Amino acid sequence: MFYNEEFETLPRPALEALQLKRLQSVLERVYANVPFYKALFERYGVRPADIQGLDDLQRLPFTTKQDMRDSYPYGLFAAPMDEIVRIHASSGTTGKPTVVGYTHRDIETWSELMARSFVAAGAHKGDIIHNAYGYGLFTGGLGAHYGAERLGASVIPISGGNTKRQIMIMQDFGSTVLTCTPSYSLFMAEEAKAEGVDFKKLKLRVGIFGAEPWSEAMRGEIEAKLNLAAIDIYGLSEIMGPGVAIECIEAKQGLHIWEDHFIPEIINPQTGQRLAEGERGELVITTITKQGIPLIRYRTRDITSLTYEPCICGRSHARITRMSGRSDDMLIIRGVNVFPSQIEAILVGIEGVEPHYLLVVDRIGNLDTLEVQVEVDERLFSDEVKVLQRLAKQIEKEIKDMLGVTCSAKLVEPKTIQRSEGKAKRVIDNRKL
Ligand code: DLL
Repeated sequence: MFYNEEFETLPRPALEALQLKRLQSVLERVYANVPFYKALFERYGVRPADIQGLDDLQRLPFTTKQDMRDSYPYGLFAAPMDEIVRIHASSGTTGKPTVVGYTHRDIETWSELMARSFVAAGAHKGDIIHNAYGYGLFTGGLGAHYGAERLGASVIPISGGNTKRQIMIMQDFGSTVLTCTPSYSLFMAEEAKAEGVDFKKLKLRVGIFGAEPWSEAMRGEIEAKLNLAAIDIYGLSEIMGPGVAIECIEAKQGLHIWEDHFIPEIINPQTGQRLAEGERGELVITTITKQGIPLIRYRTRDITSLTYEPCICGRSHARITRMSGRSDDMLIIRGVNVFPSQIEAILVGIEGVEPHYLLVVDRIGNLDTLEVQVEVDERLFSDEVKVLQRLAKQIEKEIKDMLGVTCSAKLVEPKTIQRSEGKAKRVIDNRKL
């Protein structure tokens, strides 16, 4: 099933011809309207007219999050303010937010790409979409909302929070599709259990989860606990919001990135060199249809790989693999690189531990330490100390064997690690680096 069959299945040569045409036009747009880009291109000695093929993209410089910060709030906008109909911002961990603006046409595009994403995930008109992504400056809530309306589904704009009420509404309103962060979906499952509500009796069929990294093992856990097909959706506010890429329910093998609107590349984050198909590195995206704030070769800092292999669903758009995390979330513990999602995948596979964890990194003397706090099953917690000690040893050993990093496992009581209604906080890094 497609939302826009013609564009979703466009044969590669036609897709690439369209990309080039759109790329050339967006370059003209930013060169003419955004002083930052004019100056940047001049510094690199390139002009929009020099870009005659898609490969020429590599001649252009990158845009970074820092460039966005330096242009706060509206410096990178390529449309006059009276054409901007919506403003979003992402909070970020430090300082000022990153601000993005949408023209009317940008909102139309976003709605279509979210509608396409819903259909790829197995949703359709007639579905009751329970949208528990936060509404507000965060793009999750409104992005999914407009897409659901465009699809013609019934959307419940519940936003995040008040979990007991969420569960009541899911039951009473007969929600068939759930949209929220993967961590929040597990929190819902836990609350439902405490309330004596059986997810298997709900009408939910599909869950569309994103906005934070999650592992394949976590998918298994969510599918079992919520009794639905869990689909990975990716996006970032700088590029648009949710719906930049999504898994198709037919394959669940990588996320199709909507290439008629975005050109993806994978680079080595250290050297900036483009990597080959299948190689893991940093995702760089060029937006080719945006008007409000088009971005040229934007460094997302998300780590993934790209494949152009045809997919069984029939979509011709390239796929990115599940994100392992952001390059800046990668922990370097005594020289070993680890992503929280790799630790998650190990924890979720161990019998007796719950999918709620927190990684605490510290530096004692000159040595990095990693403490893995994880909740254990209620039944185990009341068991003998020896059983718990054995479990802690098993966790430490598996993490050492699989990732090469030494940690200490701290088993904590059920429901003691803070739950999130949005993006989960998985790491506390106390090192002053
Ligand atoms: O999180 C947009 C979004 C909303 C995506 C709802 C999906 C669903 P930001 O707040 O700007 O936007 O955060 C973007 O979140 O660069 C990734 O690091 C991370 N991220 C988003 N989706 C995924 C995913 C929204 N499926 C940042 N897997 C991105 C891993 C993800 N990380």
